[in-house]
Amino acid sequence: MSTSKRIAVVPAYNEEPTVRDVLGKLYSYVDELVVVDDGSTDATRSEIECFLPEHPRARMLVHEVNQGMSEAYYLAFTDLRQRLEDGELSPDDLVYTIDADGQHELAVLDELRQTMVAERLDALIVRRDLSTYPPYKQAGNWVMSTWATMWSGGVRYHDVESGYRIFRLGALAEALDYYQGYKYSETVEVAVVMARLGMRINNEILVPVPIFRSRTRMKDVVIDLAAMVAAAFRVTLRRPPSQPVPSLLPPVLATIGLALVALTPLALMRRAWVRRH
Ligand SMILES: Nc1nc2c(ncn2[C@@H]2O[C@H](COP(=O)(O)OP(=O)(O)OP(=O)(O)O)[C@@H](O)[C@H]2O)c(=O)[nH]1
Ligand SMILES: [Mg+2]
Repeated sequence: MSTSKRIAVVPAYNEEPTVRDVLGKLYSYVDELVVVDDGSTDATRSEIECFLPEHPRARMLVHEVNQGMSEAYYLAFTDLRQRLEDGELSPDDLVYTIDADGQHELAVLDELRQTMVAERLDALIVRRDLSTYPPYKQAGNWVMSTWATMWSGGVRYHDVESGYRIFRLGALAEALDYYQGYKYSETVEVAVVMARLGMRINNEILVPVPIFRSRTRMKDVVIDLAAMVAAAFRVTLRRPPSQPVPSLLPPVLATIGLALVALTPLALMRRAWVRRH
């Protein structure tokens, strides 16, 4: 992996103020840079177009109409998978995913790559230091990460929503057979899929977050919780029987248990109310 190509994928939607700066800083850390303009309605596209001529190892993919973060990743990832199948890229090449909003501390990228290589990882998902984030955001992240851990069949997730990641291309290409993602669910789905496929994952390395910005909504949280369950079932259903995956029984039983704990007080309150009236 030490001679692996480093390819960055940057999804960008309405990131006019930051996108050029992020691409400029990232360029020196990678061999190839792929930025996806996801139908931005501000000047993101022209900012990228100003950046490209001076940076020959960078290119842009485009969604003419906004399709969501997961679709932006899918466009770039399936393009890389095709090049892997064509023999142009190698399974040990590395795919970095970086947000265009400046949320990711790039100074640690080379260190992260070294860890990736030394630990022979399939995925390094950076654990963002969210201590400066509002409590509701931290709590939401904890719930998502705990849920992901439950459905992963053995991997402990601390920050499953992190978009700051390094993948081994061969592992990512294999995972793409089991998920596509919807809205923001790409990050949580790939985490569950890779874990259930038995891949080597590290989500322990804590990295500071230079800026706070949040565009995700409660609706996205609900979609992501459901998407993780669907991803876990998809792996079980699609994986050939000769390659067994962890049983779904423990997370299913835990979910039933959690539902009972949550619903029992409500049922008791309802019974008391009915008795009174
Ligand atoms: N919000 C949003 N971002 C998109 C979309 N398509 C691509 N992106 C890019 O995807 C990356 C992640 O989006 P963010 O909105 O920063 O989401 P996040 O960092 O996972 O979540 P937050 O911590 O809530 O901001 C950014 O680089 C966006 O520009 C889209 O349709 N909506
Ligand atoms: Mg972000």
